Amino acid sequence: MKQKLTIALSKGRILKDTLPLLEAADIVPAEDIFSSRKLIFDTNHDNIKLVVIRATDVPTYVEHGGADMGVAGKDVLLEYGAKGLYEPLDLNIACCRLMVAGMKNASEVEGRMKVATKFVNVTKEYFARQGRQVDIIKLYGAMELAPIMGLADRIVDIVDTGNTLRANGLEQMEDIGYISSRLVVGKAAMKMKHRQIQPIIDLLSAAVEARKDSAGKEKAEK
Ligand code: PRT
Ligand code: MG
Repeated sequence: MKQKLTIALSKGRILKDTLPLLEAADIVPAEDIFSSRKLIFDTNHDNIKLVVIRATDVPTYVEHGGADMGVAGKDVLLEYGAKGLYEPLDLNIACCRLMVAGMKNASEVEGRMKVATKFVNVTKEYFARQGRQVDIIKLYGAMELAPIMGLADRIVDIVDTGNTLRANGLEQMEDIGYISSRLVVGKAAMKMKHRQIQPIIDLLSAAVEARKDSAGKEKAEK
C-alpha cells in the first residue's frame, strides 16, 4: 500500500516555477492553487497532498515531519540552518545571488560596520569567517531603504537583475553566494518512505535537466 506523502511548497515567487516541475514528475494539484485560499491541496494521486506555506516555514515543516519533503530557496535553508534535512536536488529555479550592498561610491566604514538584513545568521557567519566585526540590524523587508535612511552602512540581500539596488542608488559590493530553490526531504521521511520519494526525486531531476536543455537551445537560437 502507498503511504501518505505531503509536499510543502513555498508560496510567492518560487511557486510558479515549482508547479511545472512537479507536473513533469506527474504530480498535479486537483485545483488552481493561485485562485484558492486553501492551504492544503489534493493532487492527482490519492496519497499525495501539497501544502502551500510561507517560504521561511518550509524547512521547519520538513524537519519536524509536518511535511515529508518540500521546496525552498537556498537563502532560506542557509538561514534556517537545518540539520534534519536532506537536500537531494538543485531545482535551478528562482536563481539569484546573496550580496553585500551599500550606497554607490560609499566610503570604507571605519570601526564597526552596521549591516541591515533579514538573513541574520548567514550574515553573522559570513563576516565572522573573515574576522570582521559587524553589528547586525534585523529587518523584515525593504533592506534597500536602510543605508538611504542612515540606519545601516551596508545591507545583505538577494540580488537578481540588480535593478532594485540601482533604482535606489545602491550597488553590489561583495558576492556571498549563489542561491536557487532546492528540494528538501526530511530525514525520517527519507528513511520511512524512501521507495515513494526516490522515484519523485528522479523524475524531478529529469525535469530539471530537460528544462536546462531547452533553455540552452533557446539561447543558441537567439
Ligand atoms: O515576501 P515574503 O516575506 O512573504 O517571503 P519571501 O520574500 O521569502 O518570498 P518571495 O516569494 O519574495 O521569495 C522567495 C524566494 O525567491 C527567496 O527566498 C529567494 O530564494 C528567491 N528569489 C529569487 C528572490 C529573488 N530572486 C529576488 N529578486 N527573492 C527576493 N528577491 C527580491 C530581493 O529581496 C530584492 O528586493 O527582489 C529584489 C531584487 O531583485 P532585482 O531583480 O531588482 O535585483
Ligand atoms: Mg518577498
